[in-house]
This record gives sequence, structure tokens and C-alpha cells, in this order.
Amino acid sequence: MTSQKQLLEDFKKGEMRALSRLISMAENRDPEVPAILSQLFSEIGKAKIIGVTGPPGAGKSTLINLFVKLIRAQKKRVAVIAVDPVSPFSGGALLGDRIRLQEHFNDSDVFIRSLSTRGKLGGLSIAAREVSELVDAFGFDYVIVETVGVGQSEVDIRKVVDVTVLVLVPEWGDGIQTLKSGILEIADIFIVNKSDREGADRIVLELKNMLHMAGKEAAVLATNQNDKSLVERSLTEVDHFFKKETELIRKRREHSRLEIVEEWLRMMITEEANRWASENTRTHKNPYEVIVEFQKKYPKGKLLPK
Ligand SMILES: Nc1nc2c(ncn2[C@@H]2O[C@H](COP(=O)(O)OP(=O)(O)O)[C@@H](O)[C@H]2O)c(=O)[nH]1
Ligand SMILES: [Mg+2]
Repeated sequence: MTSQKQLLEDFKKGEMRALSRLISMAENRDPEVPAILSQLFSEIGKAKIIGVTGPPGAGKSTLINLFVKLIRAQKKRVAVIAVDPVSPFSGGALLGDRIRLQEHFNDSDVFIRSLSTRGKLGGLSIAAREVSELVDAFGFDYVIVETVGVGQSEVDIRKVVDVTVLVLVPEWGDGIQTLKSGILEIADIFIVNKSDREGADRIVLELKNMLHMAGKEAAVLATNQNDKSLVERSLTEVDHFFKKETELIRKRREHSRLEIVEEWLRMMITEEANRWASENTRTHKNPYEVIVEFQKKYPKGKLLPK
């Protein structure tokens, strides 16, 4: 076993193995992770963390692959984190993603990794944030987090990324109708992909109208994998968001920090409560006594919620 100190040293030297190892630890909610991130904190905050979400098959991975090429052409480093809420048995989708991204496998400035829940759904979006911060501290300029879903998706990364890009397809027109205004809160940038297909213009217009009526300013762009200038335009829009919305992004990062802290505390308190309950119900006949003793150990206001 590598010690935490050694792991950090290797990480700071830029060893990919140390990064991978730390990511696995974050994915598994390893209790050493907060101490490690705490020591890396001064290195965190330089990367642009971009969430790309949308229905399965919308072309998210294809588009991300094209973004990766453009980012590499600017000599910037980029990481892609694919979040898979159903793994380990749904290899399919991620396998497809891997094939689309495999041309970058020999480029050490492109980092590709998938995260899965392994049954622990709760912390996955937080894990995705922590993994993004690890990659950020490692020196990557962009972190692109791909998740599946629209609306109430299982893994909601919106709260933990800097900017959310929603990828839709022309066939999704009815979906917009069912979600109505709900869709507006989902994203900062709307991309109607597969614009080589019929109906793209209509859906772009519909989205623009809805945004206009709601008084929300957000870019709506059509794009497709065969049109380099449209793809470039989409990435430029993302970069523009970072330049324009510095205050909003600062607030979002502050909020992410709060989410991370709350999630860890909740997890630790739950663990402690479970341990306390199982140990003490064995030794006490009176269940209320177990609770009263817990209350004495952690007086109100110190641990117990209001
Ligand atoms: N016609 C068309 N097909 C596309 C486009 N982009 C991606 N696809 C196809 O859509 C399918 C799903 O793409 P993928 O990137 O895996 O979607 P994801 O599930 O959202 O990541 C693949 O067969 C792609 O080749 C596009 O711009 N136009
Ligand atoms: Mg995909």
C-alpha cells in the first residue's frame, strides 16, 4: 500500500498512476479523500468544469470527442469524465464512448475516465466534483463531465459543475413540450445536435421562444458532427460563458463546496448513528435508553439536526 504522503508526492510530480488511484478512492468514497483534497486545495480552481448532459444517443460523446480535438489544437489539456449511473452491468453506453474517444488514448494530455456508482447512488455527483477537482489540481485546463438524463436524472451534476450544456436532437421536440418551462432550468447552453436531420431549426426556435418568454438569456445552438465550424461555435460559446459569468461561476463553486461538506458530514454522521444503534441495541433492552444516551453524547445543537 502506498502511503498518503507518497501518493501526494507522486501526484504532484504528475504521475498518472497517482491520479488514477486518487480518483478510484474518490469514487469509492474513501475517508482519506478529504485530507488529500485539503492538501491540494491551493491547486484547485483553474480548470473549467463543464457538464454535458442529455438523452442517451443524442451525440454527447461524439460532440465531446470533437471538443477534445479543438481543445488539443489549442495545446490545452483536457479530461473527460463519463458518469454512468447504471454500471457495472451496462457497459454498452460507456463502451461506445470509449470507442469514440480511443484516438486520444496515446495522448497524455487527454485523460479519460468513467465513474460508476457501484450501488452507492447518493454520492456520485459529489464524487464527480471531487474527481474534477483532482484532475484540475493535476493541471488539466478543461474537465468535461458527461451524464445521461434530462430533468429528473439519477445523477444530477448540475449542482457541481461550472456550466451545464444540454444536448438535444431534432426528434426530441415532444420532450420539450412535456418538460415545458422545466427545461429552462436545466442548462446554461442548449445544443440541438444532429442538425443534419430534419426538424432541428424548429426545435431551436421553440427553445429560443421559451427562453425569451421566461426572460432567460441562454445560447441555443444547432450543431452536427460533420460541421466543424458549428462545433467550434459551440465550444466558443462555452468559453464565452466562463468569461462572461465569472460571478455566477464563483457562486456555483462556493455552493459546490457546501454540498461537498454537507455530503461528507451526512455520511459520517449516518455511519456513526448506524454503528451506535447496532452496538447499543445489542446491550440495551430499552430502545429509548439507546437514543437518550446518544443525545447525551451528542447534545442537541452539536450534532442532531434542528
Ligand atoms: N446524424 C447524426 N448522427 C450523429 C451525430 N452525432 C452523433 N451521431 C450518432 O449518434 C449516435 C450516438 O452518439 P453518441 O455520441 O454515443 O451519443 P451519447 O449517448 O449522447 O453519448 C452514434 O451512432 C453517432 O454516430 C450528428 O451530428 N448527426
Ligand atoms: Mg455517451
